[in-house]
Amino acid sequence: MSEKFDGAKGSDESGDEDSSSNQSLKLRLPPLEINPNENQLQYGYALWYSRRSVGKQTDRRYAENLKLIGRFGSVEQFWSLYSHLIRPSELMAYSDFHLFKHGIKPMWEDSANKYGGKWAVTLRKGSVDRCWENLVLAMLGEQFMVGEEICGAVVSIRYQEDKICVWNKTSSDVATTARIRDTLRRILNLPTDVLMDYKPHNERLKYATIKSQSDGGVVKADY
Ligand code: MGP
Repeated sequence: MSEKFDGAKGSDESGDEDSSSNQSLKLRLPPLEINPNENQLQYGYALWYSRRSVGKQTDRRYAENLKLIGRFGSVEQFWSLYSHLIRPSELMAYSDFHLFKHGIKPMWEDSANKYGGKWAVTLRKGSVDRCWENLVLAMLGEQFMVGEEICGAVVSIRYQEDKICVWNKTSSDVATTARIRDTLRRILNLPTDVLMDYKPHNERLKYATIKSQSDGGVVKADY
């Protein structure tokens, strides 16, 4: 498998209007192969892992820390990957799993993410495995019912608490973000007092672009 990021522009193969930006990366994944007797999912997905050193993460290092673990396009392929994976709670602190639709990089800079945002739920230690599994199954089973809006999901293991996020395409679409919030609350079975926080990516993205330009840097990562 020759999965690869390179220092080109956006992820969609047709190109991206931010061609001058050296921030975003091009994702080249070969098409997923699905056996005709498998149950095809509505979308293919790629699972990524990242781990950062405490306090050492920068916007430019973020891409370098992302490692592609596997890809799947059918229920069978999902279970054969998932059943070999360790549970999120067994990961070391500052590790993340990122499960994104095939072709979308788990980065603000991706053309599918750059106008989007994420819902974040902070979890007390002890519930992350159940919540992550419920979220993954709901996403694969299209339970959010928001068309193409879902980009992916992230589980983040931290020292004191854990975090689960759902990324969507259009942060300005209030009806969609509300529906994602309500679905997330339901599938995670969250008590009503658990706070959920929505953040558009654009503020972070603007900062990352300015910073990268002032550093004169190009984000690059090979897998
Ligand atoms: P984070 O892992 O999303 O953690 O980002 P968060 O929620 O900010 O806080 P924490 O309490 O979990 O640490 C941590 C850092 O990684 C950010 O401050 C950025 O420097 C970098 N980073 C994260 N993301 C999702 C991106 C991204 O999409 N693009 C770039 N360039 N940097 C990112």
